[in-house]
Amino acid sequence: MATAPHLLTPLPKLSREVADWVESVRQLTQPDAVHWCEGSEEEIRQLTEQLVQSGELMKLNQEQFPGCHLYRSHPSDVARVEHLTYVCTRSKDDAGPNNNWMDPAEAHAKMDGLFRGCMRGRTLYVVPYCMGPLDSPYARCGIEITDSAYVVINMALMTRMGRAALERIAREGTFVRGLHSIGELDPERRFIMHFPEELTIKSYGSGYGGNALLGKKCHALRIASWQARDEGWLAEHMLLVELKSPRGETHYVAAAFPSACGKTNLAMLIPPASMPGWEVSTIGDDIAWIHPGPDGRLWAINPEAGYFGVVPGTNPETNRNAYEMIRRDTLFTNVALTEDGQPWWEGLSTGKPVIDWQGRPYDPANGPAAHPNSRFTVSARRNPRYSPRAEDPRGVPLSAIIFGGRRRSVAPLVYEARDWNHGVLVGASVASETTAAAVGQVGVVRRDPMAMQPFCGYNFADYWRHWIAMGSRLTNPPRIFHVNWFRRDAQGNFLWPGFGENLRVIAWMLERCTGKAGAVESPIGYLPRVEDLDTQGLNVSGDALRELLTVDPALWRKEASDMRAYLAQFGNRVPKELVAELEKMEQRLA
Ligand code: SAT
Ligand code: MN
Repeated sequence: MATAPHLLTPLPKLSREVADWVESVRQLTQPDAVHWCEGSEEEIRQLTEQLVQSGELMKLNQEQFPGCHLYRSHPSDVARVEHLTYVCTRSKDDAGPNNNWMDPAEAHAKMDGLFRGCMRGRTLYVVPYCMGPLDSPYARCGIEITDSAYVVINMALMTRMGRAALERIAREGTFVRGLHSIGELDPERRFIMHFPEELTIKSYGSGYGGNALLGKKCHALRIASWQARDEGWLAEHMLLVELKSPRGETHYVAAAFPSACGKTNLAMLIPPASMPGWEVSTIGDDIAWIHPGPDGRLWAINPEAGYFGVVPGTNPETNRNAYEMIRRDTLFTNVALTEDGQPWWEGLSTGKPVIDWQGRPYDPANGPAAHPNSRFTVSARRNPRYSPRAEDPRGVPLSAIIFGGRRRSVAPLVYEARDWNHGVLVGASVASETTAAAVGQVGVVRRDPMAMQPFCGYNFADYWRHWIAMGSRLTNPPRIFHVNWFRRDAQGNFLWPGFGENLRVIAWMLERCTGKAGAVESPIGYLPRVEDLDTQGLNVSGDALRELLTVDPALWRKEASDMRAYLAQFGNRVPKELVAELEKMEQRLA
């Protein structure tokens, strides 16, 4: 087997299983060469250079953006493809109505047909990675085999990739197998298949993040959620943020929002000038693995080591930390270019686009200059507010869990669940307007329980049962809240400024956790009164604040009946505790 020439020291003794699997994939896919990734800086530098030579990557203006590159994906390959994403379990009911399902034998046959000979003329990269700190008992490893060097470079930024992960795999003897090929990039020959019972992923025909960086949504959410159910923990689509109050208390909060609803901005929040003394640091921006601790609290790690964030809208006013973070050593995908080779995107007030995301001369008639789902990939270590606790093998203890959606109406700015089981209903009821992160119509409201609709690797009914069971094991559970930063007035204007000002809402939550803040009871849970929020220096009218904190019982009765209809598709598999919570809410609304 050919190995890369720059591997100077021998790789750790491979476990038989790894060696056999790689060899069987090599025989199936017929690559010209096999490259075992060791994860060194020199290796990534060489791969990057190679892609610049071949024209797949473009060096950006190195004076303004040192170490930054641009990648343009195929225009038909710019987002996740949920209609082509499958969970292949032996029993169809285990995948549930929330997933596309295919029989595992049929799916393997279909995928192996696509993979047969698909790497001829290409290099097969073996990418060992660890999700979570290498020394954490909560971390889990995988190996992705891919024929895309772009994927390798992304995986090096997004995970603990290379030799140390392979060593852990050899020690533990277990890993998630991911097989990926960009294939012909033909949307008709594109599938993302998950086999949770075999801890296996097969992805063909796309080079886009969520479809191709198999450590992320495929492993850390779809496969991990299944493992978590079996092992008694939670794998969630949540950011993790550290907040130090002016009183010197430190809290950790997890928050679930659908894709492209501002998770990265909340994870990197910059306190407004009128809230001195607050310090906010990032643990993670997309995924949390959460375990019950011996102290009866929930403890969370971020399985990732980098950010794959939405670029448009990032600027010094909305997120100064992110704006600074992506000025070095960042891989941009599908942004526009200025005359002097700097990246450009909608939401920047400086510079002008001359080349659009497809490499054409910029013409507003063709739509936005940067793709609305254009992304940055960057190591978390580049974040000026990266918390050292993100590397703690024990994780961080959670004070609160926040659920949120993008809703023009109905959901108030914030409310608090009455207890854990009510919080599970609140999470299960998340609904949001769709965004550009997935292929399909943008802006239609769909149910997205726990922001996991595209990512839960098993039947949602079983997942809610697992959530309820987790709560019964906690003597000190986090409080559960729901927020909506996106509520609008009758003219369609946003009522709430968002971004740094969201800290006012979180500050109220933390005061609730420590028993200091006031609230009023409503049929849907506890809401702050205007005077319970810190509004000093906030530029929002009293009328707007009152509207933001209004619960309209008629709208909520409609919401409850929508929820009832939504749950009905899961039949009597829905846990009775969840139905009971919905009934109690209906009674309070009657
Ligand atoms: O492409 S990803 O799935 O990683 C981004 C997202 O949709 O959250
Ligand atoms: Mn996400």
